[in-house]
Amino acid sequence: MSLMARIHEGLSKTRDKMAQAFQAVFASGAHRDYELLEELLLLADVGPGVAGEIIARLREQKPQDVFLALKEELVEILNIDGEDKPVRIFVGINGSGKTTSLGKLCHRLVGEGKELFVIGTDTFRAAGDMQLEAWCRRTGVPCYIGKPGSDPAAAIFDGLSSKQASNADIILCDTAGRLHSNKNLMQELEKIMRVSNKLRPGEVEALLILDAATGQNAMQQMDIFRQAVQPSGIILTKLDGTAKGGVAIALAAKYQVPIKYIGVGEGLEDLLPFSPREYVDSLFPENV
Ligand SMILES: Nc1nc2c(ncn2[C@@H]2O[C@H](COP(=O)(O)OP(=O)(O)OP(=O)(O)O)[C@@H](O)[C@H]2O)c(=O)[nH]1
Ligand SMILES: [Mg+2]
Repeated sequence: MSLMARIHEGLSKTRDKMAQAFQAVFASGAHRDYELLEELLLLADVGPGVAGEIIARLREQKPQDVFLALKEELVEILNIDGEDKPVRIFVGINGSGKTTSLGKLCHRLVGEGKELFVIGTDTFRAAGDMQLEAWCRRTGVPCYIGKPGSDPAAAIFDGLSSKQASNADIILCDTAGRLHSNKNLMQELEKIMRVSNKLRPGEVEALLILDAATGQNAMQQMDIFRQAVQPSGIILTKLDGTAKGGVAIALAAKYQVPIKYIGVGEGLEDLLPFSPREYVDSLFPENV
């Protein structure tokens, strides 16, 4: 299946919901207008503020083809430049998809011929380590897993100081899930970033893993993680299971942090590079 086809499939729930709304409106004999478009954006969880702004801009532009102009607006919002750093620290709330996304990214990057190394810092939960080790075995990537019960910042220090780490092109670091309301755990994350930045100055980035199904709550998560670790990229997961794919637009508009990958399933191949145009094309039903 082509990349476009897989993005299309991954966003089918969001698109179906929008299609139903289109059909309902057309069935009632109403014409396509700005209010309908705003309604559609809200249905996909773009959020009231951003949806309102987009529609206001369109009203001002008075484009011939409103739908086409809307798509261009969305592509522009999603088009955010960002560079990839060699040391990538996966952060996010419990269960957002950190470990799975890391495993899938290993598979993708190994396929691109990259030398990888993985560091596990989820030292308080044995199951977390085993899950990460299983992904590393499955993808043939060497890993350093912090000792059970040890300080996660010490684990990252040991991992990054290892010979294997210095030989790798890219180092992916998993962290334990943490609720954004837990201050101590957020401070622990700041420490992990501090230690990493000391060892590899200018080469470290935090990637925030967000479950798309949390919709507008993802914004709150971004707010808090931004204060602690300034994520320079987002991985938006579980798009296959939700109709809230529009949250990508809300995030991009508010934070200008690029979405780097999207998760569209639980399998090895189900992490796709993010492409604004293909994403927007996949959001909307055809023939509207
Ligand atoms: N359908 C679907 N499921 C996903 C996706 N990404 C992750 N999952 C599932 O979500 C669940 C949680 O994923 P994990 O990777 O363990 O999440 P985590 O953030 O590492 O969790 P903690 O370490 O406990 O904080 C697992 O059952 C994954 O298979 C996705 O893109 N689509
Ligand atoms: Mg995990």
